[in-house]
Amino acid sequence: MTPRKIIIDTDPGQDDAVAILLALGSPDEIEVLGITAVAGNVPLALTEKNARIVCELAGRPDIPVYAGCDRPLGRPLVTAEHVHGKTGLDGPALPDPTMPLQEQHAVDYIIDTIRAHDTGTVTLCPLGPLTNIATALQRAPDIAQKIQQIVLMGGAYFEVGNITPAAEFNIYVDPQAADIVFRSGIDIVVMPLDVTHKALVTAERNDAFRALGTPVGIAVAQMTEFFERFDKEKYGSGGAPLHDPCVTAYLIRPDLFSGRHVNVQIETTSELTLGMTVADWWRVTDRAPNATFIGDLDADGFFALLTERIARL
Ligand SMILES: [Ca+2]
Repeated sequence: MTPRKIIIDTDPGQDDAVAILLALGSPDEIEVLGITAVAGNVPLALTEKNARIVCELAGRPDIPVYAGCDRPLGRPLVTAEHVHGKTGLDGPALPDPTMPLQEQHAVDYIIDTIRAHDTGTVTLCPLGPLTNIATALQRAPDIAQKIQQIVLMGGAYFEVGNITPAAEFNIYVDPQAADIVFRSGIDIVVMPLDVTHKALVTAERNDAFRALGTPVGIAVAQMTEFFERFDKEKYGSGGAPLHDPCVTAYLIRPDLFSGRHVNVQIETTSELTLGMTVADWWRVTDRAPNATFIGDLDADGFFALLTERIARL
């Protein structure tokens, strides 16, 4: 099996970090061409730095990291230090990166890479606000038909919102960008809160990361422990949801997930429900399906995969 070529577009974020580590620990299935950073959980200067910290943690300073858009298309940036801490990667004490940031802008890198590869051979994995992806699609509409698939974390239907009562963070930060992506005609798979809220890091699962005894295993345990404090309090759940790793796990083991191919539209104007992902889960309209909206996963299988792959780093 040839590994699937991907670009990870990200705003690390502890759960972004785990998603990246899962990809880098799975070279038989995934070839990470590059990592593009976007402003989201924390400002761009921190997300691009955190992406490099994670590559170095994984022993992969050869992965090129690019900085992209520092703000949403049409609104001021909203960040989430209340969840992720001041640095975005609070929890473990990791050294500052020594690997360089690439000079090229992330949007130009995305466009050039897709154009340079055969049609249908590059998948985009957005783990943050969709600003970089939408900007690339606006600037180079020809790439839409060349992209193999977009597998993204964002949105919610049954779980509704985590940053407002109606909206999930990634989509809320840049609803205009999300709207462009969902109207692009590209094959899209969505990991909404509906599924990520079932991927809970329980104490037992956290212990399994720590028990690996490796620097990466211990760092993952410390990262998930950090943002767990916030989520446990908020949801009263047994652990924090591990959102972004659902994206990279899907590339390796799609059989762990189930969902529906439905129409998804983004609310871009209402002040009350801005950034809501209006998913026609019950197919009550005749709007054409444009995305596979995932609703469930085998959580034990997911954490077994994650632990096994983190162990390889
Ligand atoms: Ca993220």
